[in-house]
Amino acid sequence: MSKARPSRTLSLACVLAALTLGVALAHGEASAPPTRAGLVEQFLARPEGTVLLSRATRGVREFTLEVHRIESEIAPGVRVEQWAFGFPGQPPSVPGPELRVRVGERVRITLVNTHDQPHTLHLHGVTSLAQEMDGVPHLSREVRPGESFTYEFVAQEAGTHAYHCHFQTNVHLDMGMYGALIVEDPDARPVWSGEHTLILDEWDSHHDPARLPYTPSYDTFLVNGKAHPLIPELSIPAGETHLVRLLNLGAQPHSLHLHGTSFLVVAKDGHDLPLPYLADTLPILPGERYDVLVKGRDGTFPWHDHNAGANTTRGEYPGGMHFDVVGSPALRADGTPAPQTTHDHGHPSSPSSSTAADSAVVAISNFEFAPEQVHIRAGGSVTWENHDSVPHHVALTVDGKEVHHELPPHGRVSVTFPQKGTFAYHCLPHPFMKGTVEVE
Ligand SMILES: [Cu+2]
Repeated sequence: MSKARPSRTLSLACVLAALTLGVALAHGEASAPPTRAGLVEQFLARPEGTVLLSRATRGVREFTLEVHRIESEIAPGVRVEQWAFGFPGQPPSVPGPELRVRVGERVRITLVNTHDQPHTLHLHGVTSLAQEMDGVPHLSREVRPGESFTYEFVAQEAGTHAYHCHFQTNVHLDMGMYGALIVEDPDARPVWSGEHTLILDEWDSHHDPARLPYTPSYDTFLVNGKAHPLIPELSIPAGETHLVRLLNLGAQPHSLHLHGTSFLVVAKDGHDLPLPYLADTLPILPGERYDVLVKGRDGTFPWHDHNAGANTTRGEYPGGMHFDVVGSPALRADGTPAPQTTHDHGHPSSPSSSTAADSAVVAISNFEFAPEQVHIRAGGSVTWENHDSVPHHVALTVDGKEVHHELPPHGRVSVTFPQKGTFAYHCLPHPFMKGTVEVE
């Protein structure tokens, strides 16, 4: 979350302000609040404009995105046509795959237009790019069917950004052409142990994209492309603090209210706030991004749009923008354990199974392995299923050798364990994701 810009000349005031604001948050250290004058000075010293590609300090990060027409179930029984970004050879999805880059990298995103409409890629929130890379058809160019174009920039500011199509934006954005673009600062030491990205959107479930003029009437309200009860639960156990990145890439304002706790709002539109603030209800307008820290607690509590009309699907309650935050087991008011609530939707979040079986399945969802611990018999196998839209790795040490299994978004891999033992594993790009295989 640090905002240090290693490749630029900074004034001393700017350096001091960056140290006070970003680094203190990322490292969890106390610091004096910045002054108004200091913040204005920091703004005036802020370098603006195109950062030359030759100024990259950390090598090249490349992605290729295609566009495909897909059909998706956005709410139980509600199937719609979508135009979805996807990596070549992998299932396209709404939102499109999350792109993660690091400060200082030269980022190359090639849009291969495999669809029958012109599209572009607008890099929402990235201020270091050249105008021709901004993806606005009349100021740069459109990418026609069959064409490709590579959008290139040097990542400068750590934070939560987005990408989306900017061609006939009212239709194309509404058809699902968006995704998160996260810029990470590899020098920052985050205070959170888990991370979640939630993208808000609305859908007109009766909409036909071929019918013009386009006058949508939204009746389905989505988080990461799904309406309640298809939105996965968010697991934040007591004792842990997670970063939740909230992006509104829809067309309507939303008012996200979390029951049972208050969160700390730490960044807006990719910028660390000089004074993070506590809230339990966050208004988020189209195009805005907020990063909030959520501490886990006991019990399961809803997080939903407090505009109750958006808690419906096609007018029926409950539906829409509503999901559960699952903490540690609920306690009664007298401190004794409360009866367990069972969940019949979302990703599996059951505790470790105690009986060894011939095989086990570990679901990867929202940057977690669930269950974290599985028991199998010697000779059995474990299958990991990646439900996230980012790649994960399973890095295992077997017989003293570390073995890496890469799981593309929505991919799966099975590993056989011939010998008894306890095998700890983790995800390489997300080392806070950990799990264990017990072979008996
Ligand atoms: Cu488009």
